[in-house]
Amino acid sequence: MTRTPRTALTIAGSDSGGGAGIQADLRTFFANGVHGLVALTAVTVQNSLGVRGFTEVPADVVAAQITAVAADMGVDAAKTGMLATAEIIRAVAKTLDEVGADFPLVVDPVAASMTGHALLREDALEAIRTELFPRATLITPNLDEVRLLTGIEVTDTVSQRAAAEALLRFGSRWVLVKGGHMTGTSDCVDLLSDGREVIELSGPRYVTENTHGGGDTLASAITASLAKGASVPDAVAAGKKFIERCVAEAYPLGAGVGPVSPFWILNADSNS
Ligand code: PXL
Repeated sequence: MTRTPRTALTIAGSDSGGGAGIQADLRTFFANGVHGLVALTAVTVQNSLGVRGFTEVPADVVAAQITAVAADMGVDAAKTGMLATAEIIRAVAKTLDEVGADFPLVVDPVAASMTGHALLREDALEAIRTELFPRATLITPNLDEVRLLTGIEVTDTVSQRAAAEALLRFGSRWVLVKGGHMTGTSDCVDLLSDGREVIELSGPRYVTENTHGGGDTLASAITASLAKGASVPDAVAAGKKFIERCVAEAYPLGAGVGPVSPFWILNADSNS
């Protein structure tokens, strides 16, 4: 008999290069056994060398996509990635309320591409902080986003803890401060906290040029686990294992930065 998989909704932008954005989210959802739903927020024009520009989807069309799938197909967990404008962010927040969102929500506060190209209009990070963080089960900032959001420069595990505390004051249930961009450590240490529990997740740091889509892949792997009913600490631990393998198997494509890769899942032992 056909079994219907759990569903995960990504509210994010398209990457024409196929390595980040909804493309990363959908392949990660598939690799983790959940059906992906999409509310597209923006169309970026980019390749491995960088983002040439983007056009946003009208906010009412973003909202209508969420309403359409939530009412009929059901959402077991959702994540946000590139949201482009404050207007879209406000529409997403309002629509999540309207559909009575009682599912876990992961907010990845995407501000810029790795090549430094802004993926948000100017006032929009503030809107993510005020409109979406209070509705979030988990937020997943990298260290650049931590600095933009709190002014804290994370250089070690002490400042990483201070950043987690500052970020939790914006109202999310959990925060994952990703240490991947921290220099001078041989391991990659991420800090997960809900203000009571503080969990350090340490993993190997792989040396590769090809890390495009890494943040999106981690956030969507976590979202897939939440859709399947995992607790936040278990979902984050599983997501970290998944992204480590994707980084280890990242491949060159184009003359610039290649994508992290979930292709290994095709050869993975189904019992592992
Ligand atoms: O990785 C952040 C990100 C998210 N969404 C889109 C992107 C990028 C980075 O380039 O293009 C659409």
